[in-house]
Amino acid sequence: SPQDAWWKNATIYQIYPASFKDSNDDGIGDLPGIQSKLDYIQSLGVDAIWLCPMYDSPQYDMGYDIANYEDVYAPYGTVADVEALITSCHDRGLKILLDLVINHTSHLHAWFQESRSSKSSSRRDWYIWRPAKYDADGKRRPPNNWRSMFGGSAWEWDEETQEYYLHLFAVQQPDLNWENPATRAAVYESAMEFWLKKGIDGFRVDTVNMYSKDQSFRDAPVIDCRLEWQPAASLYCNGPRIHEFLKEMGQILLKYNAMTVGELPHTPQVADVLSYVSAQEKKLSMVFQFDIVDIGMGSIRFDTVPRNWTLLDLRMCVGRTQALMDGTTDGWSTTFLENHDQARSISRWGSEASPQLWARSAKMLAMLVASLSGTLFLYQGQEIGMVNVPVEWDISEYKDLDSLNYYKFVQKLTGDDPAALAAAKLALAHLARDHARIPMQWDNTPNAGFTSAAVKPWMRVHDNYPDLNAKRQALDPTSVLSFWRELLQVRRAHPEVFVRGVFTDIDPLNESVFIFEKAAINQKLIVALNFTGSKQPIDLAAWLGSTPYKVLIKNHEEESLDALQAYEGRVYLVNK
Ligand code: TEU
Ligand code: CA
Repeated sequence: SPQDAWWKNATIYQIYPASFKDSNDDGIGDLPGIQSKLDYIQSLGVDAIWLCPMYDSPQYDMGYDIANYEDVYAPYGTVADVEALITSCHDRGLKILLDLVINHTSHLHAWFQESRSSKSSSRRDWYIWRPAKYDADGKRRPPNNWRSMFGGSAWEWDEETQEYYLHLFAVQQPDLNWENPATRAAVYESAMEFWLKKGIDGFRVDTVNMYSKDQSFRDAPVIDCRLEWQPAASLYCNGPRIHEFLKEMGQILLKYNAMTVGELPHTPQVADVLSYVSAQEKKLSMVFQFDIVDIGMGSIRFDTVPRNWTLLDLRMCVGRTQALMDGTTDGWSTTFLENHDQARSISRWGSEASPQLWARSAKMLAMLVASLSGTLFLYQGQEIGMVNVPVEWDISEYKDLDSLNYYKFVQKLTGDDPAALAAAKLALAHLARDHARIPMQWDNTPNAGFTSAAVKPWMRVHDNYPDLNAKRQALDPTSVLSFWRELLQVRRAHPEVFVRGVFTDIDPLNESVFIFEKAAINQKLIVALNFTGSKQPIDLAAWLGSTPYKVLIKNHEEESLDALQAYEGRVYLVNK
């Protein structure tokens, strides 16, 4: 039953193939590279890995643009390499998840090539084609005003067949038409069953709430008058038939007893989230809610300045996402701070002011994410406290199309105004997806041991690798890496409070220290985390009460009940 499903207590380690480990010195990570690091992964104490897309792709969006679901991107390896990885994981008792990207394909997928070949193609309506609109002076316009996630109109004109196709993401990522049952059947067979038959344990499901579009394709309200095209996620997320589609997809997953974690942006209401993950609905096992990672973003991601959040924002979002697991619902969710789409959590919520504060805030954030209920996700490099690329790096070091499109947009909008460009670069240095995508820092040899010295890696290696690397931290019992290993053991030893405990924010107006409770029947956790760079007074004795308690893990030696040092954090186990 889902009650004792393996995935509830699990910690899942996310791997970004391009940047994990290069085995053949072409500067790009690959499947044999991942294979060679399974000892390391297992030594962390995780239960499963999730591989970001390793499929055949022209890589406009790092493999989220898939040209063939049943083949592997050649620089990463072969289908046989994936099979070997599945076997090696299973031999070690690790589960393995693949990324399922089925809102769109690459424009080079055979399905789209056929679809665009003519209006009478048998696959024409596998994608979303609409005629042009014309304004009063006869100018051709797209069917509506939607902005694509990566900027510009969400519609692309096709000269050949004189119609527009929809792409919620890049031009090279045409949206599949889920209204067509034949398309859905092909997706299930090619993208899902092909790999399920090879024994994978489940999927991380990309953009899981975007498959059903309201067929009226009405305009989005104008929320940002600088923009010709308007953010429209509220219109295309959680569409009219989405639950019908996911229920249908759920039938396939059930056949293989596969787990799923769906990516659920733009869904702040707990009741709406529950409709995706309620156990009795048999749709998804769990979801990634975006409340926390979206804090401080404008209507477009890079309308942001560094540290434009308050602890009150953070605790409100934590409370909202934890509410799903308050013991009254049959739903399940996740706890995470990082993934391949997010800046590094220390740079965002912690401190890089000194090596000491870096380490302490890394451990404090680890205590936060690992003390929350749900399935825990850990992103490569997070376990060693990797940080954002330096602000000084040139814009040419950024490779993500989302970053580069934004920079070009500002260039065009302002006519290369230096102040605007400086602000844009600062925004990228703060929130770009590139920060998560630089090579993993393995050791202190040139290129951080990601690839050999003579090779130019596909993204620049962070300058801090001689100090900040996995090898050095593995030898140091006080390192961030050693802390994560200990923390995962502690979490595993007390699942009733860590994984399933009911979250209560017990000091909701505190703007400096995040104190919360995680309650089970006989025990509870009291977690106290200082989110500031200075000493903060607290009254822990009052929160801990008079029953026996002990500290399970902490990131600082002294243990005063009256104050927390900068970024100090503690997790107490209290008898009730
Ligand atoms: O992301 C979808 C998504 O909603 C966002 O996190 C998106 O990356 C962000 O808003 C852009 O600024 C998923 C994948 O995780 C992402 O890497 C892909 O680019 C995207 O889908 C398209 O497949
Ligand atoms: Ca390689």
